Amino acid sequence: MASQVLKIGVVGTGAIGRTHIERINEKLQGARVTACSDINADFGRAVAGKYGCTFYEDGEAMIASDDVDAVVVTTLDPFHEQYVMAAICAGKYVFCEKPLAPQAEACRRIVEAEIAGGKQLVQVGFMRRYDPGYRQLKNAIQERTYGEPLLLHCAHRNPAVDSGYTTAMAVENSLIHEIDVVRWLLDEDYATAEVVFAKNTRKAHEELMDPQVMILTTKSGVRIDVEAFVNTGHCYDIKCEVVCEDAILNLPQPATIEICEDARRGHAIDSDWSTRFVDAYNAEMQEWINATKEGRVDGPTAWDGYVGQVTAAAASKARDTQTVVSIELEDKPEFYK
Ligand code: ISE
Repeated sequence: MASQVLKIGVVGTGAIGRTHIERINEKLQGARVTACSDINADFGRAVAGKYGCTFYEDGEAMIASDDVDAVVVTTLDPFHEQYVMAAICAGKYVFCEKPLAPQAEACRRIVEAEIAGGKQLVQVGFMRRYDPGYRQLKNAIQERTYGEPLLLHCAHRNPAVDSGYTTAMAVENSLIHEIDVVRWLLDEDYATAEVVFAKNTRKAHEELMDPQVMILTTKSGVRIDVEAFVNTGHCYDIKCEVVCEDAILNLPQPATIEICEDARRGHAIDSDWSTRFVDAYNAEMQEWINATKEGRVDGPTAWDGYVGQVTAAAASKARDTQTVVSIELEDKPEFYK
């Protein structure tokens, strides 16, 4: 397989699905999208026509077919479980966009199915782990170059969200990235979660409290605060400051030219997540293709997806009850060690 072109089937041809198809076909090495499927058949067929692949009305039939060696799941979140399960059933490697599934129980079912099948096949699309800046932070923390990490201050700011984005989505759709990436940076699980509100922006709506602050503590006592402000109106701004015993580490922004204009000197920053993390997405997908061809999973696992959702559920409960919620988690199964 290592020397052959990996045939990929994509279920769900919405925006992120199409971006992955273009990435795989036009930028990355060693793979090609040979098939796609979408619940909206007319739309899916048009996408298949545009990218020269075979359209399947039935996503499960596509996953089972010989047209496909490995699967990318980019459907709406509630359908992730169904297609990840179909891939496990077919014994095929599957990359599933985050979250693995909206409920922790659904993630648990995926974990159990994967263990029962006896082979790791699932990778979750937590792309921040592939961002060069987060990777630098990870190295410094792992090596304890600046002593123990004690405290992290993070922010997740979006320029705007659509009217369907509700209070709960701040944790479940946006902060799920920090839940995963901080756990990966620190290499430990969380013990408690809390979510507090700030003064509401006038740009929020009836169903949305914005900004919010999620506070997590890890089992060893590291404290993490994360601001979610999804209606800044002007920027996509991701911050991660790690306070260590001997130094303070800051996530570097991707380099942009300095512009001196109108008696101001400064750097543009991204206004959208797809451009801010484009290098991370490319690295994530290329590494997934390489690992799949070598017959292994080396990115975020189904277990990571499950732990993320258990933590998000605790944070959601904390938000809804305005209490500090303990996070109960089983030991990591041997299978994932
Ligand atoms: C979106 O779904 C993403 O995954 C982005 O990375 C995140 O920044 C944004 O807040 C989410 O809505």
